[in-house]
Order: sequence, then C-alpha cells, then structure tokens
Amino acid sequence: MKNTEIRKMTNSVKTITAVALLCGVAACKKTEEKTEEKTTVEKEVKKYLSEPLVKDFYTADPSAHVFEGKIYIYPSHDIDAGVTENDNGDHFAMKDYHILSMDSIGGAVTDHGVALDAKDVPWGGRQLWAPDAAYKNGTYYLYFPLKDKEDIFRIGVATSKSPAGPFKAEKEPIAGSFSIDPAVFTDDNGDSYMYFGGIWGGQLQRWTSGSYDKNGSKTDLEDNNKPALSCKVAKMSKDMLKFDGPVKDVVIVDKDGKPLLTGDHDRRFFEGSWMHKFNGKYYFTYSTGDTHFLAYAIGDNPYGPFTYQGTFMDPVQGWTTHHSIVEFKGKWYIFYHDTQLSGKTHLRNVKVTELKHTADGGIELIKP
Ligand code: FUB
Repeated sequence: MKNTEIRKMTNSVKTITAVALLCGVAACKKTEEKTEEKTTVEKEVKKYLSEPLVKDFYTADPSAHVFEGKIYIYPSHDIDAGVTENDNGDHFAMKDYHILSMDSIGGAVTDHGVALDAKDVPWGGRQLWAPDAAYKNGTYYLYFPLKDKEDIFRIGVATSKSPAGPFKAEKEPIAGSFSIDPAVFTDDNGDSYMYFGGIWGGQLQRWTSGSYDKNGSKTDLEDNNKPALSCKVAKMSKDMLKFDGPVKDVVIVDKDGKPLLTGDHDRRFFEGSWMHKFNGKYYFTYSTGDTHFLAYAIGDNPYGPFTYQGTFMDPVQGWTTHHSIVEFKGKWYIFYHDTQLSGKTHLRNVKVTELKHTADGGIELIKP
C-alpha cells in the first residue's frame, strides 16, 4: 500500500475514534453508520482543484514554457502498454510525445500531434519519460529521458524550428548524461543549466561511483543516516546540445546548513525537479516521490546549495507527482498531473492552477 493511502486511512481512523469518544455507547452505533455513509458520499463527490487540460488521451509530467506569446506544454504521453506495475516503473512504457499549447490559461488547448517518436531516436530503446524544452538563437530544443539499447536511462536532445515540433533527435544522447527528468533553466544572463535525476526507476542510485553499476542501488537508498542522493545540475554549452562543464550535485540543506538525509523521506529529493527565479532568488522545486509532496528549497545561484523551506503542494491522486512553474502575463502557474480520468498510476492527466509567492518569499500551499 502506498503512503498516501495509509495517510488517508489514518485520517479516517482518527475521525471515527474522535466520534466514538464524543458519543454515548447507545448512540454510537448510529453515529458510526452515519460516518460510514458520509465516507461513501465523500468518495462519490471527490473534488479537484482543477480539471484535466486534455481528456481524449493521457498526459503527464507537464513542462510548461512561454514561447512566441503562448503557453507550450511538453508532457509525457501515457499509454497502457499492459506492463505489470513495479518499483522500476516499467509500467510507464511511453513511446512518443505530443506537445500542447494554449493562448491563455483556461483557453482552448491545441494538440500538435506526434512531436517525437522513440523509434526515430537512433540510440533509443524503451520508455520516453518526462521531457523539457528550451529556446535559443532561433532553435527549439526538446530534452528527453529514454533508456538506451542496454536499458540505461540517458538524456537525449532533439531540435526544431517550431516550438510545436516535429523534433529531430541527435544521433547520440548528451555525453555524460544519465538518469531522468531533465529540466532546463535559462538565467537572466542567457546561461542555461540542466537539472536532472530521479531515484528508484530513474536509476540515479546506480551512478554513485561515477559510472553505471546495475547493482549499486541498495546501500545508497537504504543507509538512512547518509546524505540523500542529490539531483544533478550541469551548465549547457552555447549550442544547447552538450554539457559545458562537470555534472554537480544539487545539495539541499536544512536551516542549520546540514544536508538532508536518505531517511528523511518527507523532505529529501526523489525526482521531477524544476527551477524558477523569483525576486533574484533561485527556487529549486522537486517531488519527494514515495511521500508524494512537492517541496521547495531556495538558493543564491543556480548551483546551490539550496535551503529546504517546506512543501507547497499536497499529494495528488496517484503515485507520481511532477510539475513545472511558469510566469505568464504577470501571474505564476503550476502545471502538474493526477489520475482523475483513469484512477490508474500510469495513466495520468495534466492540469494547471495558479501558484502564489508569499510576501516573505515562501510559496502558498496548494491542495490539489
Ligand atoms: O512519467 C514517468 C516518471 O514518473 C517521470 O519521469 C517521473 O517524474 C514521474 O512522474
């Protein structure tokens, strides 16, 4: 059973216990019946903060950008490939990408068709996971994680003259790239950085020695008192096709400057990172994975360290939590996904809602 389900059950148990203490024994049975009835009714009228942007196919992991005055969304395209669910994420067996665009938040959503197919990636094997995009000097870049022919996740890049694609993949993955979930941030001075990585199915734990080790997983995920595995960051070359410099750790520290630990599941990095800049500060946001929160940490430069601040989105329906944050016409928005349409972990739907920065530099908590 997943932690969110356990948390929901614990809350129901708490409610029933409180009711039992407040009523006499005779009255209790009736109240319990009512509580049960209420739980059923609550289940039926489950409310969501926002509605899926697309309802005729499944989309997830939305990376949103403003290009040419519109919002472009680069999501994963979820499909049911009939693969049994496991901790390696084999059931996320996506094969292509569709790019979406909107003229305004709440406006019509355009599906631009297939932008890239795994079969057209010369080095590619299986599982096209969460992508991102960037623009520089007249070219759009699509960054994507895909397992290579040895079943090792690498990050590829494909280019197009249009933000909607279609995109053409380079012959090889980005040299020195590994793991999943690329998120490319361009700073005010034009320098771009790629944040990437994800543990468990994202294979980050297999790279702790500096090279790939299929069996290097267990100790790095289970020694609770070790600093948690970090997301990675690398500066992009001017042509946006390579890393320009070493891959570094994105270290998240607590208020005392100590790195978050492996056992700190509610706060440590799991996958799905994003970077946005607000009032001169760098906001590193990410999913805590198995505890299903979106958390944020603030730093003074793109490399960090970043000081953990708290969570800004409660768990969504579904196991995975993946987001992006973008400013559009003076307001900030978060794009995210849940499983409202299917109720199934691997068949998700993207959504958007407003994100609010608070006067003290925090982010208001969103209850999806
Ligand atoms: O969509 C597959 C994986 O699920 C992504 O790469 C993760 O971020 C999680 O959303």
